[in-house]
Amino acid sequence: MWALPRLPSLFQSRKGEVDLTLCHSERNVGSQRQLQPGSIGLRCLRVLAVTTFLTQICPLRSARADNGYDAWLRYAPLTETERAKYGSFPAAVIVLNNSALLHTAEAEFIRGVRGMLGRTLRVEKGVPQESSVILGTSAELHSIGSHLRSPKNLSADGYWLAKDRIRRHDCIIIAGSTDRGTLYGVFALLRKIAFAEDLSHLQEMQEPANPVRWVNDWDNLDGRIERGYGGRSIFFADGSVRPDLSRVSDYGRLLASVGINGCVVNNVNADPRLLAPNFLPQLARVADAFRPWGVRLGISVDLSSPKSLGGLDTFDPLDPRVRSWWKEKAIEIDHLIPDFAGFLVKADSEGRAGPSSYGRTPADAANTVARALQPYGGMVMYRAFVYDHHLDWRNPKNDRARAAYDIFHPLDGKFEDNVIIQIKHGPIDFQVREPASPLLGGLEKTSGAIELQITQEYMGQQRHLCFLVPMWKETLDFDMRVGNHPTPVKNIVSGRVFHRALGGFAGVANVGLDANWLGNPMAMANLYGFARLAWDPNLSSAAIAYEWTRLTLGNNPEVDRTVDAMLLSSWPTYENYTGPLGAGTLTDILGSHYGPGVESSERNGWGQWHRADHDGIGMDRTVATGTGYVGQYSPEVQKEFETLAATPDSLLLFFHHVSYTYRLKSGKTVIQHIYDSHYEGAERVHEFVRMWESIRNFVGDDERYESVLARLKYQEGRAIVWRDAVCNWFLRVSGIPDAKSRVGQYPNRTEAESMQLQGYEPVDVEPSETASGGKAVVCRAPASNCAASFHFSGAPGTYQLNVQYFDQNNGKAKFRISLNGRQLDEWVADDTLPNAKLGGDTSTRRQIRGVTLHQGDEIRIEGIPDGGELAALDYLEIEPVSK
Ligand code: GCV
Repeated sequence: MWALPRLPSLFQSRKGEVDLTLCHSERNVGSQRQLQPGSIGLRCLRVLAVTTFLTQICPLRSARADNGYDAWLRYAPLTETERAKYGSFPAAVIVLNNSALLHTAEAEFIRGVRGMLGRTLRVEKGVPQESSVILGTSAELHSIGSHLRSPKNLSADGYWLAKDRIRRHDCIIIAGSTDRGTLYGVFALLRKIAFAEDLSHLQEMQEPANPVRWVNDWDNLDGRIERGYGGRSIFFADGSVRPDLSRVSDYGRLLASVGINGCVVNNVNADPRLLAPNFLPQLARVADAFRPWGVRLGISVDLSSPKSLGGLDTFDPLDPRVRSWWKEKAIEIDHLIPDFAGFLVKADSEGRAGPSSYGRTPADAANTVARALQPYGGMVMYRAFVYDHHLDWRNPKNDRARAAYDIFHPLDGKFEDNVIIQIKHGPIDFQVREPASPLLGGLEKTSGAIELQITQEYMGQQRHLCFLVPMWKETLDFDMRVGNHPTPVKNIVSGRVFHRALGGFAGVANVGLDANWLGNPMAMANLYGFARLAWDPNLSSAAIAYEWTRLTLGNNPEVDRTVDAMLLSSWPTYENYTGPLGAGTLTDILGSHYGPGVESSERNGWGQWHRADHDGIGMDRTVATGTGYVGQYSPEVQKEFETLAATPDSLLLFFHHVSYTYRLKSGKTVIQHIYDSHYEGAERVHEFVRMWESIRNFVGDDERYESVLARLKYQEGRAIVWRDAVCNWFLRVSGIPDAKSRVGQYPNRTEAESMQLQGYEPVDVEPSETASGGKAVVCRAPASNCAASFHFSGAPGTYQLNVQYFDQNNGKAKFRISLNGRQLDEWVADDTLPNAKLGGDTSTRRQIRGVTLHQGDEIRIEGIPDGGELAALDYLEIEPVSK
């Protein structure tokens, strides 16, 4: 009988024994709860099967299933030792005004304290009559004590946390410059409690570095999300705003907890219907759901709306009728959404309508819309992602990377004050490594924001662990050397360098209806990290990883150490097995942007070229001999990239075309680096699995533990798919063998097409490097049940069996593997990978650990196709288990 793989139950470990995790985590609860003879812990062990007993008598941290919904806002109970630090914590909370935001702040504070300290605070009014927590704006503090003053005037959204005596009572003050600042202060204090920090000398002031801290969600009105990997839209379904917006409100809470103050809710490839008179009231409901959390609503607009929706015969931004149309629209919106944040615009890009249709500039378009919003405080975020995707690839001087600077730099100073140019962090498109976009240093009289992508479009689509904060930090710290002065990108976008009132961060989040928002609990570290950097770009990657891990997985030092190490090395690891040396993510750029597809970048107009051929690889972007892109940077930065000698290895192929035998600063040749880095990357993912398994007993939640483990094991197999596809492609094209004799040589593999086949037939896979030996076997009608078998001829011993198969998304094929007729494993290929074809997107690995084999044993793999999915097999690898 076929059965879906089941997660072990809460009370059963993988070995089928009683799971000690539950009582192990009891040690977290406090020293008096060590497993002593006769202790509650041991008594628990005896009756583990009784759920009610466990939940009622043993209030264990880990007994609470965690599906990731609460993300970093779990407010999990502190241990007794940790709680002891809060013995004198106030029992009352006083709120100094009646605004909706402060009600939110009050309720959140009570919720957090109840969760972590197990106490329910009383709500009081007026001056404190006992030790209390005071919530209000700094201006309101005077009403309860004239001496209460924050150390300096706080800027917008800033807050002050302090311990002070008011009327002889010890009080904790949470005072914002505004109500929103107070709410941020509440979340900050709750974080401190979650970290079990000592509050006896509390004195801290925080101000956001950036006025604009927005997320963008690329949701379509039908509920699909462009480049979203966490389920369908929380905002829209079937062409309307969803009736139930409770998820939106919870999203607002998550965003507010880390200081995000705006959210654009629809795809930048915008649907004009959003601006229709009958749609705007629906959007007002979304704004209502966000408002208690201080998150302002923004929307993406299609610049052709005056024509496509408004019935005009033009959308020329300089036409007076078009200007009036936008003005009327702004009035309509303001009427319904008085705190409307503004419009996000993608125009003249990837087929979107734009001002170029009328020979107008982006400044003409942005200003028309911005003037309409000006009276109501709205902004226009105009994206610099404007480029021609029909570039002639034969012309070596053509270069998509030049586009943003070439188009926007000449317009500097021509934009209204409420226009912000939203600039992707690199000049191409969220590749695994790019230099900072030169446009970030190229606008001195125009406000700018950096666009970062939280959703992992090119970074493994949430199926791979890839913590992006270290990558973002490289861009934020990139010194543009404007005017020969230190001008890191972070200080340009904040407005500090060029004294701009506006500026900041926009992050493409794309959360969805999946319980854990992004489809993988670990991916939430990127949403958290984005927001923390938007607040303070000087925070280190390690500090952010540490915060996130503790808030999400608890204060266990072993967990922190292990998870932080995994997070912090995950981006370089991903880079190693996907696209090293600045070549870009070597993925299928014409399709899913997911699996390997080295050649897909070439010979088309999209301009994501790496120019790899028989002789060498890389884009020559120098001024001397290349596209001239390097000339878009300041003279000092040009010196870093114009010559081969100065360019760092990590970006070599972004700036230069070199032969495969070119020697890097590391001493390796380019080709050997490509081979080695892919092997190192895949090996590191293997370690990630072991690292996660090592903290199993401390993570303390089976559901979350298992879901992360499943993802990591999947990634382990995928890193090998990437490694083999990329290395084999370069071996074939360069003709240079791997000095370590690994590429193209797989002694432990048996190709499916060379096994004894019953019903299965061999097929070619395209591109050929995405299947071992370029071939697979498929089970096609009239066969409805196929098998591939062979006899083991290696040395007797214990092995891991790796079955490489294809998990197409157009069916749920079933597989079973047996040894001498005894079933070892069975599974259903029911993943929803982004392809229905055999190839780099769908190649997947199933591991069966600890199998004892003897010479002559028969190994048989059976497959039952389903729908369009043909139970395709690539190979079986019999891997000796290292001692
Ligand atoms: C919303 C890339 C993505 C597109 C995205 C575009 C953009 O090209 O693949 O899905 O479109 O960037 O940022 O506008």
